[in-house]
Amino acid sequence: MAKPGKQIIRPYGDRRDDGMVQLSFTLPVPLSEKAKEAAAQFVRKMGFSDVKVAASERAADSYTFFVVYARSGMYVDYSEIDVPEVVVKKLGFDDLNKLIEDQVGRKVVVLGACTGTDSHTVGIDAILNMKGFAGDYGLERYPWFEAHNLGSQVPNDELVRRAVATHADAVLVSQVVTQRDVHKDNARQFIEEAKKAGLYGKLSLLLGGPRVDHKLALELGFDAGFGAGTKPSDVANYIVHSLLKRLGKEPSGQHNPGEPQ
Ligand code: B12
Repeated sequence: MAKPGKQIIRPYGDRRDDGMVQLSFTLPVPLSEKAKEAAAQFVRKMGFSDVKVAASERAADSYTFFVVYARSGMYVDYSEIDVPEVVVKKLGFDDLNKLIEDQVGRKVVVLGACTGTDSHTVGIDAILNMKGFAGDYGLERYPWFEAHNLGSQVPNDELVRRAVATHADAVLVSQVVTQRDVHKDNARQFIEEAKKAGLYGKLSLLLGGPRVDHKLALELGFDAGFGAGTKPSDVANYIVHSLLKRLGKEPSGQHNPGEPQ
């Protein structure tokens, strides 16, 4: 019986609280009945029961990709989870542009780059380019944003130099490669450069990438972090919100009741 205040949750598969989950992984063996049994055993060894190999496909020579359906006895207490989140009530494209026009009275300048040795530009392009991502316009499309996409492998000192030269309101750093935590080292180095140039605290610094979340970005010294599936409008709203906050013009009612400020 759960104690008062607790909120115990378990995965929902076929019915509530049945603990059913779907796992996917690859084993370095060719597809066969023996390979399927190996996949099932692997999942049982992780503590799951009612194991069912739902799909198995050749991934490459001597590699098989599996999808396994299985039951977990685990649960979490949702009431104990405390994670920082970027929460801003979102305005639509026209309303956000109008807010900038009325409250800032000039274009919001944004610089973005994929930094260090990282050459994965698709993520930062999705946020900045005209076309955008998942049916959501990129920042270049907003008439009240001036967005500069510096592309890939931009050195941190160069990005900071450009931010100073353009009087940027926000700098967007994209990090996709995370091997040996290179994204963290690179992000920390960017923050050091921003501090050296006297930029730190004067503009919004955003970190993004598939393995980035808001908590990690805060730990690394950024103002906000954005992960997989981020839409350009999430980023546009955050930037305007934090700029208005810095200008002492944050409109009231920007947070939903109960959300962190
Ligand atoms: C396309 C791709 C490439 C292309 C990149 C082309 C290009 N111009 O970008 C090429 C072929 C060049 C490439 C090269 C390499 N790649 Co590659 N690549 C990929 C792949 C298949 C897709 C990445 C992608 O485009 N995702 C789509 C975008 C839209 O998603 P996203 O980046 O997550 O961006 C979203 C959010 O994260 C967020 N976001 C991202 N950045 C930012 C920034 C800000 C400020 C904000 C607000 C939001 C934000 O918004 C975006 C929209 O929602 C992935 C595997 C995969 N399926 O993800 C591997 C992958 C990223 N690559 C990988 C690797 C290892 C490499 C290489 C090192 C391979 C090699 N040995 O040469 C090289 C690296 C070269 C280098 N110096 O960086 C690994 C990285 C592993 C790791 N965790 O470190 C992956 C995961 C593949 C794998 N499973 O091994 N790659």
